[in-house]
Amino acid sequence: MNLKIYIDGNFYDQAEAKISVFDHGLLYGDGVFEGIRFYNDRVFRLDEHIERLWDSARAIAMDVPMSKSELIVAILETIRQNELHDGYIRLIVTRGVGSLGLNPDSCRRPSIIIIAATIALYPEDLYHKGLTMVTCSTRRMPPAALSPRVKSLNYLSNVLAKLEAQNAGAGEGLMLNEQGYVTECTGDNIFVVKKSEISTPPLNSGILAGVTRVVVFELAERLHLRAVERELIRHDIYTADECFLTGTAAEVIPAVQLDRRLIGNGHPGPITLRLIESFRELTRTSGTPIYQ
Ligand code: PXG
Repeated sequence: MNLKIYIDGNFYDQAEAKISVFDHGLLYGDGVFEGIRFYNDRVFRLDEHIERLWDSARAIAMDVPMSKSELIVAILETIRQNELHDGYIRLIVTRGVGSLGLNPDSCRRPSIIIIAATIALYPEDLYHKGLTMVTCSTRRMPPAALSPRVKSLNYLSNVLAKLEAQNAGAGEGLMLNEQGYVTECTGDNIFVVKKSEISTPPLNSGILAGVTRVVVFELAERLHLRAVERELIRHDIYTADECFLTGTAAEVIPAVQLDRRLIGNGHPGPITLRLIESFRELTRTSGTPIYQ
């Protein structure tokens, strides 16, 4: 597939879509990004992703060189250029080209890159069987170093945790914070269900404020299920009735094992399955229209 990639106002064939080796996004991971899905000719939760991108950029003292509405136009145009109907958008804002030195003042202008592609989905049987997880020894980035609220180009600790999970033969890696509380998985937020109550770690435990995470709170309310934010320890997951992960790529996906302990009966639970169904219904029927 030959994708058309948006870079700073122009479209390039993917073989020609290149950035400078002096871009501080490459040199220092100095930049921010978003992963966004579109379903059935509509972009899901586009405004929420744009808001989070702006917050991430503000947190690292970077001005996105475009207005929010201009960026939305560019995203929609990138999907149309590629004639896609269901897929994934990777939106990246790098600090831009600068000198060989940390100081971002040497960078003249941030660069905006938009890639729209079809997504390699998790295999459908995982939504029926559920994911296995292990606890990683790599801790989630402490907010005092770099807030996990910033969706930055610096994902190395998550990458290392993902490798740990892979080496252990697990589907996902659970990351703890420096105090040993549960934060999230390497690219997904985590929820448990116990006695019909849904809970997930609060933002200040050091997690990304997931867009899908918020959707789960909305769906829970609609389904008359109680959902709360609460500090969790691994014990809460080992002893939960159900567990599931949320993320733009994974959507809502059951997790049925942590550190070789079965969660509940080791199968996706009824509340998880109801949430998956409601989530899929919402993605099919809401969002920003692409072709009208
Ligand atoms: N936590 C982390 C650390 C993430 O990176 C989420 C939670 C879920 O957030 P959203 O807003 O998507 O519900 C993420 C998002 C990938 C991939 O390729 C991962 C994410 C986004 C895009 C792609 O695994 N993670």
